[in-house]
Amino acid sequence: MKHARLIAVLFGSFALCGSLSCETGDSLESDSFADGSASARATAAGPPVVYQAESYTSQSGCQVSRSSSGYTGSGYMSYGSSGAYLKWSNVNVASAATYQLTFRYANGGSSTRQATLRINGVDVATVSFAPTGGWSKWATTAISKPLESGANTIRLSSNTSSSLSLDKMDVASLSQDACPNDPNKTQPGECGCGVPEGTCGVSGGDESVRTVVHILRRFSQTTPSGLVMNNDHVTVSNVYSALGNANVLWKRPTQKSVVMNVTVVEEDALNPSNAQELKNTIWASDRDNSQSHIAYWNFFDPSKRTGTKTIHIYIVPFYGQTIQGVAMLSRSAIIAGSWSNKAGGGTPTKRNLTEFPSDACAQSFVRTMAHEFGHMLTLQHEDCTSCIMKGCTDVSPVREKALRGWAQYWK
Ligand SMILES: [Ca+2]
Ligand SMILES: [Zn+2]
Repeated sequence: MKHARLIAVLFGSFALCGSLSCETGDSLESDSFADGSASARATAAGPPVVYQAESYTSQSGCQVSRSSSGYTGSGYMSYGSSGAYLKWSNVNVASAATYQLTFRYANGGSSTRQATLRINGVDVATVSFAPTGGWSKWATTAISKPLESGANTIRLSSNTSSSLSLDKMDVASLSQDACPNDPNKTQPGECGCGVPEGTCGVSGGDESVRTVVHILRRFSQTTPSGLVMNNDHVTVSNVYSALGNANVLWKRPTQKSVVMNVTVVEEDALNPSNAQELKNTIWASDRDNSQSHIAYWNFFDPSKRTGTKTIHIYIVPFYGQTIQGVAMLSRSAIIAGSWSNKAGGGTPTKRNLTEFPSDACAQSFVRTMAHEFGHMLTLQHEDCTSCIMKGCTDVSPVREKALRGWAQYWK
């Protein structure tokens, strides 16, 4: 039962991109994108929402009046004896946060009036209404209090018998959105938020992401036709070369880029008790079959996956029918095969890890690395038509979004 639940969770977090134009077969986890962007974004602050006093939900001991001028809306509420109250049960806010409540009132008396503020059934403050110098002279007093997501009830009850005129209550979010029209905002002043489109990262040195490339040793898979695939042709030096060339694909002389700061390690694959079954799953899976991700994950040693804000690239022999690489942002991991049959099915062939630039476009391991790295920077295939996320040529159209993704996940 526990096992079944685990599998269900894993399946849920490995939704494939499903695009037929995918070049390398990769998993773009929509769930992790949604989580990440929600937490990274500033709370949007719209204009204050106005709750007119005379549009109360319920009241006791107050009456609508229009005898003094200067009110807004269709009048104001005149408080009667002590204990008189107004209540709004319709104060809806989009998210739980601290909001500013601003009361517009007139106090023509000579002393400060007090009222108790009750939010969602709990007395949270005493609000003071100082004299305004006349019943037609209006002033505001503000207080900041947390509200819950959804509907809130706000009640203001008088603590004194002397009168008070309440015109309205404004409810405003305290969070300021520095760039309300920017869908890719990160932190104010960084690429995205507050940085005009087209000017982000045009100067300055490249940014980088710590990237550990794990070559998986002592691990082989056998195709149904008897071909044995392993990583014997993968050397530390040609992996450095390949990742260096993947970075070259990202670099443009006049543009700030994000590149991988690479360390290559070799490690033995784990040997789970159901290894053969898992290998069979990997071999048979196609690009829309997420079981191969899970199967492969069981061969990786978690103790070797150290460091925060680090991308782990696993080089495995074969990554399933038609698949060459996959990016898993929520696991900070990329898996890539060193053999592939993506060129047209059939018998897998060894990838030449160092082909560049002549074969940078088609089935290149270099291009796979650059492409999956783009996914780790939040890029999607739809972000450009001829760049590294669809073809193999230019990163210019996605440069700014990549920098925003770097700031969001890897800075
Ligand atoms: Ca009013
Ligand atoms: Zn892709």
